Amino acid sequence: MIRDSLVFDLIKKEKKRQINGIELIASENFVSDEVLSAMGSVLTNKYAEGLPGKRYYGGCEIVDKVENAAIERLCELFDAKWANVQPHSGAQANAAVFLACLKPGDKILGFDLSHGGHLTHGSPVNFSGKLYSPLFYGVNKETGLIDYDAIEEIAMKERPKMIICGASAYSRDWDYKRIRQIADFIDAVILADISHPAGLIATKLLNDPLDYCHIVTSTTHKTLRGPRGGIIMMRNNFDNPFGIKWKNGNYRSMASLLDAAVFPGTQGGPLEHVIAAKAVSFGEALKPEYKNYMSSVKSNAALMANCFVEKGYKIISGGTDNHSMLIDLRSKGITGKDAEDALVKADITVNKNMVPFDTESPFVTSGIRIGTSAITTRGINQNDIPIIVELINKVIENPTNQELINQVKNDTHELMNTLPLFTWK
Ligand code: DSN
Repeated sequence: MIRDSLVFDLIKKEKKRQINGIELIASENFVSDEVLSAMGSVLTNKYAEGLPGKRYYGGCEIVDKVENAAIERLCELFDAKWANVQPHSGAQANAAVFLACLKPGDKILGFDLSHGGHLTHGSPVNFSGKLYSPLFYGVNKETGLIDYDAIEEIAMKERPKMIICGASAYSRDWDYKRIRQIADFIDAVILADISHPAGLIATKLLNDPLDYCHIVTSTTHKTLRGPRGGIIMMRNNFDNPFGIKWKNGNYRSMASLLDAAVFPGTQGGPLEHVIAAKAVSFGEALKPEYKNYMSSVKSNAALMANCFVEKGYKIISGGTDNHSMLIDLRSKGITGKDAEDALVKADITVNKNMVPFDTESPFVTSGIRIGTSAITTRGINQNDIPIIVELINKVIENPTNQELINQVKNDTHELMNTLPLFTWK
């Protein structure tokens, strides 16, 4: 067989890039060899539309067991009573929840993308903002913290059908109880999208949204350290709000509405190879070592935020409770885009990010977002964090000094290329 050298040579180059660089994108991580093997397995050959035990194709006995294992492990991990592991991504998971709970044009209330929210929480360029009527809350300008009073005020005035909590760039924990009190007052459904902090929630290092939020979605590839994909969970299968009935006259449960909204509502055949990899990663997350890992992610992030503050950087909200931080670079006289571009030349990867009340466009931005999940998987510890902050600081203070950037790049490689890419055994 002739090897596809173009593609496999590029994969080799990407692997080298991942080994040599300092990976600080808050939504990325490095999966284990076993997660990788499950993804690259023959399960990709199988069609399995439907749910375990209720498929539209023959020969699904084995993938049924795989998918059931993923569901059971996920439910154990989050103490959930029901889960669907088929969403191809976090966006697909959210699309299914919207389809199950809302009618086109219904009002939704989400965290503003420009304050740290997510595209699928009502952005006008996304299905969520085009098909539904989005309203937004944000952070307090002085504190950088979620403005719960604003959520209450908007909710009481506008009576949205759904309140969405969760973020892409918010470094503090959420008050789910307060959001539930607001939602109960107006009979709204709460969707908590925990894509970023899922691993910290599973290991009880952050508040538990399943106690208060009706439906919880997540991606599986960020702090959860699984394959790229999405999930939906509930702890309580609450009555659906629309009185939709089965043919036998019984009310349909929210779980059945959500299952139907994933397939056939928004997706076709599930990716059983990815579901197998999800099952492997949930198994890993149930081990005690994973809790140690998540604790290190959190303490590495807290230390990193402190190191940046000591060097005169402004962190939105002043610090972090989770794996990530949002840095406002305006006091350093550099845009997010220029910082990202200069850092990438030193093989340090971050992403430019809008900061609350940003005056730059999303293509330029005034900030960068940094996360510690990926580097902690590589084995970076508390001794290394001040060194990494110093490397970043050198580049940000000298973004056009190519000689200095080359020196930082050498230091980056020296720090990283002795650490294994996959540390999980
Ligand atoms: N783009 C992802 C992130 O980086 O947070 C969310 O979809």
